[in-house]
Amino acid sequence: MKRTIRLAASIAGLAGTIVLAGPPTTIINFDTYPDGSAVQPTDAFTTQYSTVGVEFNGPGPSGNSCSISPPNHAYAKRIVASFVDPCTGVASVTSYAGTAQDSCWVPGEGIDMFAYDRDGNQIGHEFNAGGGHFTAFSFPQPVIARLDMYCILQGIDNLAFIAPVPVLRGDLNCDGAVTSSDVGPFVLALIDPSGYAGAFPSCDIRHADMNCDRRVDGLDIQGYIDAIFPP
Ligand SMILES: [Ca+2]
Ligand SMILES: [Ca+2]
Repeated sequence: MKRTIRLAASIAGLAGTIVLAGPPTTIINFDTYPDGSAVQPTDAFTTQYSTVGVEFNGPGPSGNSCSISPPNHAYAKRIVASFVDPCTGVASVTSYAGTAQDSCWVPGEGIDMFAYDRDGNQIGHEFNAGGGHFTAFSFPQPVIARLDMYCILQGIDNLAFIAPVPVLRGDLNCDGAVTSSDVGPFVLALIDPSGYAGAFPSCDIRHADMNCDRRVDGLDIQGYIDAIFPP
């Protein structure tokens, strides 16, 4: 019994160390989707992980015994991971993101990794080399909008990141605040989406998705009223 208690204490201590290192990270294993369904061999990764904060440019799963988390890793010549607000899918940023590669490795292989900010400026570059090696970009502020990862005979697996910054839902004029001046734009978004797009070309209409169901419709009205007039 004492041995069991000591082991539990050791695990708790380890977990404590991980938590102290920063906010919890989300890990994409390319085997299971957030809704619990299994990745299929013919799938292409696009928006399946959007609800946890990342979208991809269509790489496929590759069944491989070398995967860090089998059965799959993701493989394509170029894999782009774009970070989004988990509620609405609006583009967002994170402060920490990285990936492991599969465990079978010879010199020359690896993942050539580039981090970009919202404006498309490169803000980091690392060559991830070594079987199973994990490489991440970390910044004091959330500035990473996307990762471009070039697979050089290696797949990516266990992509890890801190949840992207939530967007300000209800800010339909994109001035950085939710005020009565957003009422008109919100109504326009509901009744005339194309008119809204024309009037606010730099805003994303999905800021009106108050209930996080990935739709902008009448079901968002109550949440909007609560945002403008907090109870
Ligand atoms: Ca506003
Ligand atoms: Ca909605």
